[in-house]
Amino acid sequence: MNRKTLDRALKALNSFRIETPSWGYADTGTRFGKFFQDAAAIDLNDKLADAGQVHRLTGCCPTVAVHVLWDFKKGEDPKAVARRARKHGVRIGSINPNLFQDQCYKWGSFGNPDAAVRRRALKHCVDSIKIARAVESEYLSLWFADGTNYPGQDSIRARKKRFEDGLRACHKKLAPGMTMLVEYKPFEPAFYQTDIGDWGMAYLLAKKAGPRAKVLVDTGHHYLAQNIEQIVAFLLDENMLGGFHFNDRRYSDDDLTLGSIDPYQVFRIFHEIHFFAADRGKMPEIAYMIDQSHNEKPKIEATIQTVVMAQELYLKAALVDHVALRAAQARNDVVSAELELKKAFFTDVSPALLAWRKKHGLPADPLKEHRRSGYERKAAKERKARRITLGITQGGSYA
Ligand code: PSV
Ligand code: MN
Repeated sequence: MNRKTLDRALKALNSFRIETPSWGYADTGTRFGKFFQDAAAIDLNDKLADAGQVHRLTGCCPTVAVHVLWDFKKGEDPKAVARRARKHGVRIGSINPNLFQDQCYKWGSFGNPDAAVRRRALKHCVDSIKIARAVESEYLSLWFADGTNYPGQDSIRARKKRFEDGLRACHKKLAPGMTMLVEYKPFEPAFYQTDIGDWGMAYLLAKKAGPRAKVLVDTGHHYLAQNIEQIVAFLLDENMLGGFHFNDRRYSDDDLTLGSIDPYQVFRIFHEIHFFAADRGKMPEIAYMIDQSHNEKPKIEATIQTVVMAQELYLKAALVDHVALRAAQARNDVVSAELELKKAFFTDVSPALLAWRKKHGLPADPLKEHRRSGYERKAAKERKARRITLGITQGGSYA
């Protein structure tokens, strides 16, 4: 890598931050069961400590996404939570209201036919905005499980109208400087129609909600053959791309670690962002976030692996020669244009990453350093003992 390329790479890395999710540090599973880990976080303090460990080693994860219902106990002082986060070297990032677990949401939240439930959902969002204000978070991140399971179950248009009203009302309550992210998902838990089923629906609803509503792209929330980078390019061009939930998948919303299945797709997504920035002369403001659950891998290791992969792919995409690419496009030279992408994708960026880490006093190999630190072993011992004290039982056995 020559000096100029290295400088470009280092500059790109300086501006890259990725948020880790609190729920990625806790025990998770599938609907068929959970396999527990002694080192998994028990409470929000553990999650923040684990996020702190990831940030200390990688230097690019200063914020943690929180899920209001899972992370905030009733009556918990959000300012105290923000202080605790700072103690662990991180800040609270996006605030995710939970509009899907309470029994009242059986028929939906913002899409529910019952106005009283819709009001309750809105109130929960307003409470979440208050939390955001208290912890100085800029993002309210909305995902709705709303939808129906059978044809004819409810009026699709009536549900759309309820969403338009709910999101507009929520947008009105945003604190100054806040952005509202609207996430889409084609199915699960609803299996006939999801009220915000794709990027077009999310775009339309965000547009109608107000100027501070943007679309959130969760890479796992697409049909298999969908061209995600094209969606990203469209949203960028319309100034409607708010953020990402990164994860990888082989089949559906599998929540596998980023780049474990298809790193080239992530590269292509990052390429669209760098290409857009080169054309506009400015990087767009995007909230890069991870949304994964690690059922078999140790959680911190999986998170570090993800962050390092994201940095590598972001960096590779930053190396695309835009001048050469535009020239190849202008002469319809398909092969050369494609090769420009391939050349960057196959560039070994490890020297640049090493140089960046060295410059910032970070370990050369964050995963190796994490394993060496003994953090996992200590956490497992302490959390196992605490579970016994608290009377938390994990799973069952065949014994
Ligand atoms: C739904 O599948 C989702 O992607 C939403 O972002 C939720 O907040 C998150 O997963 C919960 O794990
Ligand atoms: Mn998500």
